[in-house]
Amino acid sequence: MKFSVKTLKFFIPVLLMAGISWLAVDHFKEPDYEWIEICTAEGVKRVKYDDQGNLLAEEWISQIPAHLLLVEESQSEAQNQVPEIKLIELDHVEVDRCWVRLLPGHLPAAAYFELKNNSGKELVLNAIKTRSYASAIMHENVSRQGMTTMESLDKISIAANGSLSFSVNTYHIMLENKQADIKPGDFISLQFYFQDAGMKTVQCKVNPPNSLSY
Ligand SMILES: [Cu+2]
Repeated sequence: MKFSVKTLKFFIPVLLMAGISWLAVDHFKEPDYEWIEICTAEGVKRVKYDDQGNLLAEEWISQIPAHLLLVEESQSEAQNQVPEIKLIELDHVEVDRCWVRLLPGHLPAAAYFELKNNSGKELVLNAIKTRSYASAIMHENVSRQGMTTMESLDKISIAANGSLSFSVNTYHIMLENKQADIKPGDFISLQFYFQDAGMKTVQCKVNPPNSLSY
């Protein structure tokens, strides 16, 4: 193959320009933000937030409020029985990597963590309280007719020497009605109550809306 000087004089600048514009486009293009699933009072949404917490896109996954899915039996049980609260701090329970996804405006936040029961007895987590939010409810991600939705739980057991992960794909604590000015980087205190056993106080890291892990 032979290139004349004239051809080279034409192609070299063209290739250089193409290379520079490709680099420029790659540098300035919008970063690809991940879809995250959020739990709201009206149902589950898929959203994209940028690093500043600006909403870029949103769509409903299911419009079924989680409180409607609370099993009837446990609902009446919850109304009739006031759980006995023991204010003993448990040292055979570990709650690690606790973080909260803070969402803008009045959207509820969600808390995630790793729970370890280091005792030889089953533990039942039956309440979570915090001064930072008026309400804290356990939710489970469930699939109904192929649709992701949330169900409220009023208790969950952790086997003897077992562990349980509250993660974006399994469970979370839905935190509603913020009682204080909270921003990413802060830590909020959560109290975990275990039936007939005691409690655990945990400091949870507040993360921005687009975060997916601790
Ligand atoms: Cu939820």
